[in-house]
Amino acid sequence: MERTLVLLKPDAAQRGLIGSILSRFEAKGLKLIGLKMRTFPSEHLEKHYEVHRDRPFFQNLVGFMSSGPVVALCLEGKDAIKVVRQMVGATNSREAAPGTIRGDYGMSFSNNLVHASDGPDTAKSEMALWFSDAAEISEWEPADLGWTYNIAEELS
Ligand code: 3AN
Repeated sequence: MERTLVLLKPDAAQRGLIGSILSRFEAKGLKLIGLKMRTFPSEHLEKHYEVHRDRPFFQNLVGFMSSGPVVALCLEGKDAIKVVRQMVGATNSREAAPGTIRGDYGMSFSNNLVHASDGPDTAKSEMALWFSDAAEISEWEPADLGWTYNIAEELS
């Protein structure tokens, strides 16, 4: 099982899309193990986007992400990082494939609704940043696990 960090960005909140986006991850069969909503300070967003610090769009990006509430999710599932990235779609929402979250709900490159960890190392460091307190992660077993997966073939 893998864990991945997902952020529903301030444009998702402003446009009333938090529930619609969250329900896609639930319906897919990803397990929600962490969830919180807050307007995070720019210092926190600067850490999250540290890799982009020298890029020209960095200040705009941090300003946008700290302009309103962000919903941080931790999702768990088999190959969760790749599965979630595929569901999110291409960075530019105008080019994201129909059926993806950005492709279905977005028209912008910058206001692209969702962030998702792009690999195992990033997922680990982002989880540590956004869910640094282990008490914020819920360990639980969904009642339908044996129907979401073929346990003998896929989870043993
Ligand atoms: P993704 O979120 O698809 O993984 P990243 O991690 O490459 O994309 O970029 C993080 C965020 O930075 C993007 N979601 C986008 O809002 C912004 N961004 C990335 N590249 C550019 C760019 N060339 N111009 C403006 N904003 C950008």
